[in-house]
Amino acid sequence: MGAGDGERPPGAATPAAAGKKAVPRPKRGARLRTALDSAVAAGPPPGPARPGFWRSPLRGPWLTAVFGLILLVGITVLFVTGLLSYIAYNPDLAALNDQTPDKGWLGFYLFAWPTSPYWLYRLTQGVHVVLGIVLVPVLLAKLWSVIPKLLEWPPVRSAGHGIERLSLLLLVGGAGFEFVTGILNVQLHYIFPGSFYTLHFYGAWVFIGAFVVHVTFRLPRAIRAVRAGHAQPEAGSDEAAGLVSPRPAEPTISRRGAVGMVGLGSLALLVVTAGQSIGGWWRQTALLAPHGQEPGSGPNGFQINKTAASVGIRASDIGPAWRLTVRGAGRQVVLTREEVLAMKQYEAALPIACVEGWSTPDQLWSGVRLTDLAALVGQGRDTPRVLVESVQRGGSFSSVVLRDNQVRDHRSLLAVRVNGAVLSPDHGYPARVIVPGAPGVNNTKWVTRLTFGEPA
Ligand SMILES: Nc1nc2c(c(=O)[nH]1)N[C@H]1C(S)=C(S)[C@@H](COP(=O)(O)O)O[C@H]1N2
Ligand SMILES: [Mo]
Repeated sequence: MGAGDGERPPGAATPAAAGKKAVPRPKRGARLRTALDSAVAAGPPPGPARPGFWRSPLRGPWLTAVFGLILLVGITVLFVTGLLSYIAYNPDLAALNDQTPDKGWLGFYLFAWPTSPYWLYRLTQGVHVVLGIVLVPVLLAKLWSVIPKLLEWPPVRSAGHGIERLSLLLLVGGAGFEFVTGILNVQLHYIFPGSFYTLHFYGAWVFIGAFVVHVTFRLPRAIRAVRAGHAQPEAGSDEAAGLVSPRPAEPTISRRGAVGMVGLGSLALLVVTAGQSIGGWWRQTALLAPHGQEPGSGPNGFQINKTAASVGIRASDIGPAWRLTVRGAGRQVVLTREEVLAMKQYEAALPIACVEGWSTPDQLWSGVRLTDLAALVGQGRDTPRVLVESVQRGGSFSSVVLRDNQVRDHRSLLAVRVNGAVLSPDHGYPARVIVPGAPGVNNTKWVTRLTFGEPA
């Protein structure tokens, strides 16, 4: 730190000038203000709060604006795809689809998730997760570029400034929270059982609130900074916005070079994660993505989310004693596996697309149409929603409610075979649901009961 760092701002009172005469004790508010004034006058304490502490010649409005504008676009896409992911869960259908307590009016925008295009969720969620990972270097670079501002002295100058600082705290804290919870979830397979979804969902709204405030106030300045080109404004000037070091060190890389380096970091992350969303052979390139259970080879050799053993499925649950119960409109039909196989079988080429961002290429499923099962209990053309239950005892994904438009789609099957082979126990033997366009979590495995018209 240089000797000049602790200099008093001009006009700061010297201690001697204050309170020689015995004046009445000032009121509390006034006392606080005096304390604040003298703290300001004393200047920042030695360390990172001093402007001269941060010496990188790269910091400045241009660099911050470039990272900021990339994040503006990226985070907007993250937010929209995140909201879409929430819609795809069908949270307004049934309490068991949605573990968000009291989501209340935050569900205002929900609509019936479509079944076409059948790869819709694969795309939106793949983008959400891959982009979230790829933006990490940009987020870190942006934070690095504004450190002197975040630590500015005094921390709070006035009520208005205080509100601005609070919104920054929500912005930085919210960004950290959303990125960390999201990445931990995809890397570690649901380490927050049940609660990740809730945390990430509420966190997103808090964060986006602060984000909108921040963008509203900073966007014009960011655009100006980019337009002005990357010549550095003078430290302390208005355009410098408190970002330019008053005593910059010798540069070791250009500002464009720094942007390029961050870009390379993002590109590297893209290369080692995108493969999980493409699936198939490309999965091997997803070094950073969780490889999860080894799917093996053959017709059932594609990614498995939870194995039968990991969720406590017993051999007896899915053995010869297994039955499919179909209920609806006061009627009930119980089928053996042979009886299900004796019904007309249909094929559909559909992917599994998990909320964690991984997905498989299309797999060729075959089985019974959900509409045909509905017809068994007298449901006609206006087949209603269905409650799907598995033999799994409890757990978040053991049952789901599907919407009427999902039930009516002819590609929606209770699948018994995949890629020409009988379903493996890990992929849901004897029968599992597969629905076009839906998140993997809605494709319940080890199904044992379908209840049509169930409000749940
Ligand atoms: N009964 C049951 N069905 C389930 C699950 C589960 O844990 N239990 N996991 C779901 C999730 S999150 C996904 S992504 C898909 C994965 O299907 P797969 O393992 O056949 O690829 O199954 C879904 N069906
Ligand atoms: Mo999933």
